[in-house]
This record gives sequence, C-alpha cells and structure tokens, in this order.
Amino acid sequence: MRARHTGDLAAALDELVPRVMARQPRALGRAISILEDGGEGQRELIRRVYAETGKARVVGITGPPGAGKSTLVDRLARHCRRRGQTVAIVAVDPTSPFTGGALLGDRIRMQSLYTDPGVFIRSMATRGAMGGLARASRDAVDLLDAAGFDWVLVETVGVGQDEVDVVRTVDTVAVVTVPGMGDEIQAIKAGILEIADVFVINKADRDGVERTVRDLEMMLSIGEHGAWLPPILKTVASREEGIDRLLEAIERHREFLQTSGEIERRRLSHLRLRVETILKERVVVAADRVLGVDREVERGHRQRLDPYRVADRLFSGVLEDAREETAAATEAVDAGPAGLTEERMA
Ligand SMILES: Nc1nc2c(ncn2[C@@H]2O[C@H](COP(=O)(O)OP(=O)(O)OP(=O)(O)O)[C@@H](O)[C@H]2O)c(=O)[nH]1
Ligand SMILES: [Mg+2]
Repeated sequence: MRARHTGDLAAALDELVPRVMARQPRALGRAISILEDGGEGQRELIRRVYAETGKARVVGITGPPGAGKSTLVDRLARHCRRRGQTVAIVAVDPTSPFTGGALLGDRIRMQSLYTDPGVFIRSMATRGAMGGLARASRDAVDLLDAAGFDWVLVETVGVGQDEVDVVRTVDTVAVVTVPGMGDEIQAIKAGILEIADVFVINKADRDGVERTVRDLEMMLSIGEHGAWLPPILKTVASREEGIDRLLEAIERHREFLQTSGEIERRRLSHLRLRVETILKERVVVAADRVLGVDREVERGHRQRLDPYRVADRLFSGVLEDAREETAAATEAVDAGPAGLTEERMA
C-alpha cells in the first residue's frame, strides 16, 4: 500500500520536476500545491530541488495592511524585468475570509505582469496549507529559487507569527510603513525591527514623511544593529517613484551579506529555524497519531495533571513509536531494495 503510493509519487515527480526546472507556469503551480498539501509529497519535492537553491535574490516585503506592499512588489518586478531578470512573486495571505478582495485587487494590479512569461505569481493562504503556511511558503521560495528565477519576492502582512516566520528566512527584508502612522511604528518596533534590512516609507506623497523618517531614525539609534545600518527609503509606489533607489538599497544589502560573510551565517540560522519548525510539527503530529493530543489533554485536565506531565506522556509515546518504526525500517533495509523499483517496472 505504502510502496504503491511512494511509487506513484516518485513517478509523478519524475515527470513534474524537469518541468518545474524549466519554469513552466502550470508545473510551478502544481508543485506549489503539492507543497501546500504537506506530507510525503512536500518532503520529496523539496528533497529533489534543494541542491539547486541558493542562487536567487530572495527579498521579503512586509508591513501593515494597505501600506502598498503589492504595488511596490509590482513596481520592483517591472524594474527587474526591464533589466532582463526573471521574477517570482509569492504573496502570503493569512487572513483568509477578509482578504479575498485584497487578493483580487493584487491580481488586477499585477495583471500585466501575469501575461509576462518572465514573471510567476502565486498567492498562498492558510486554507491551502495544511498546518504550516510559513513552512509551505518558505518551501515555495526554495522551489522558485531552484527553478532559476533571478528574484523571488515574498509579500506578507507583518502581523502574526506565520508571516513573521516567513520573512525571517529570506536574505533581505524590506519593512514598509506609511507616513503618519505612529501606531504602526510601534508595531514595527515590537515585532520586526530586528529583522528589517531596509525601511521603506511608502505613500511619500502624503503628509508627515519627515516625521516618520525621524521616528525611524530615532528607533534605529536606540535599537541594536550590527555592521549594517538599515537605510530608510521613501517611495511613491503608485507613481513608481523611488523604486530604483529601493532596488539599489536591496542590492547593496546583498553585497554586504556576501562580502561580510553574513550570508552564510544567516543561511545557517535560517536552516536551523526551519529544521526546528519541522521537528516541532513532526513531534506534535506523531503525538497526535500515537496517543491523540486532544485525548491526553482532556485526560490531564480531568486528572488535574500539570502540563509537563501531559507533555511527558505524549512524548514518551512518540519515542516508543519511533523506536518501533526504526526497528521496522532496519529490517526492511536488511531485506534489500524495497518495492520502489519493482513498482516502477510494473
Ligand atoms: N497615495 C498613495 N497610494 C498608494 C501608494 N502605493 C500604493 N497606494 C495605494 O494604496 C492601496 C493599497 O495598496 P496595496 O499595494 O494593495 O497595499 P498592500 O500593502 O499590498 O495591501 P494588503 O496586501 O491588503 O495588506 C492601493 O489603493 C494603492 O493604489 C503610494 O505611494 N501613494
Ligand atoms: Mg497586498
């Protein structure tokens, strides 16, 4: 049963992966759906493309709702296209029921990009990704990077753990704000200041730009930053103003990452973050399969057990199960190559 399934998956990916690497839009769309579905397909797909990752310039664009992120992404993409570079855009849209309209808006705004074969656009929402929007989105970035896009731009609203987790693992993070939003600056301060590599004050056609610049400068002067001082840029995305300088700042940051060796440190810590996430999820999923998290929590509640004891019990169950699984796998390996080849020949 399992071998049959594995064989099907292998065959499907044999056919799909070369088309992904050729950047065929339908194959890319299908592959990202596989990533959203999770499980074995997601794992196997990433395993197959991962060696090709690490070449794209991966940029996160994050900030409060309506700040102009999509407009900025659209303008950035056009600029890159004019230089003859290819662009993939991943829009992470976590707040599903309400942003149907916003997504539609994005689509209309980016319409002319849609017909450009050098651009691939994909929205990812919680409802698609089974438990792990951040993980699926980050995997989509890997896929698009491996496929050979020069740029991968990731748009996320800068609130909520999922979205912050996505931008935590890109090379360059642009945090977008708009003039006259004291509260927004507070929110940035609380959440994403430490991950901003570039600040963008969009809607610079509005009043209060200089004030916002001063607020950001103030914040930067008291905050911690290493050798890289995040520049503050002003843009009017809707009129395509300041985009070239933004792109320049992003490229300067990339140069900094490379010449300072920071890129390797970053990628190491990003890998660590991703591995941790996978590990935690896997333990929870296994605990649920083996004993049932809900059941054990309810039992603990009834018996007034403390949370450590409930977790201990669940974790022991997982360990025991893992031992059995390892033993079974060792037996299978000893028995020689498994059904996969037979499956393919059948
Ligand atoms: N005045 C002004 N309006 C802008 C500017 N940039 C974008 N807008 C407008 O602001 C609105 C929101 O822009 P979006 O690009 O959808 O903003 P967003 O941050 O992607 O929004 P969400 O994805 O919904 O969080 C749109 O009506 C844009 O036309 C700008 O520089 N100045
Ligand atoms: Mg948007």
